[in-house]
Amino acid sequence: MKKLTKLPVATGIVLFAVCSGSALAHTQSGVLGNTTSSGTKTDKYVVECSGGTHHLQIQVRDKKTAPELGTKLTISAVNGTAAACTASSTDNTDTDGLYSAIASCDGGDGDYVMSVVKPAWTANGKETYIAQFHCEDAAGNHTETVFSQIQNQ
Ligand SMILES: [Ca+2]
Ligand SMILES: [Ca+2]
Repeated sequence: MKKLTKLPVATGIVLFAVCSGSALAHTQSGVLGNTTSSGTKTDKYVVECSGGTHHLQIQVRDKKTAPELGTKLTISAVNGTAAACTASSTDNTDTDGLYSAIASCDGGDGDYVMSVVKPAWTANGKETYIAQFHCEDAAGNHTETVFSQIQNQ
């Protein structure tokens, strides 16, 4: 740790890597669309963040396993309670195996609606994704995260 504290830039990279790969993070795989559709498709989830939560963090990764599409997938979250918030993040690079940038919806505890969207495309086909998300308190510690899917397209 002493070496890390002497290299703040490196420390930040290490902490980010630990966070994004943490067993505490919640991930969910899904498929949007099929071989006979070209239109917009949306998967929706309800994410319930326990008391003490400050925000919900979200990211999405386009898995791009051939013969999938060149469309860019976007994940978004809204919280319609008193502390309303919206957040979204798009995976702009299909083939890098990386998640989109972290987006944070600062809506406190309660239910968030999280969506993953495949926009309309010129050809029929499907997109496979992994959504990564977690509820956190103001200090960035994970809080209890429970989720269920409410729409599957
Ligand atoms: Ca894609
Ligand atoms: Ca990517």
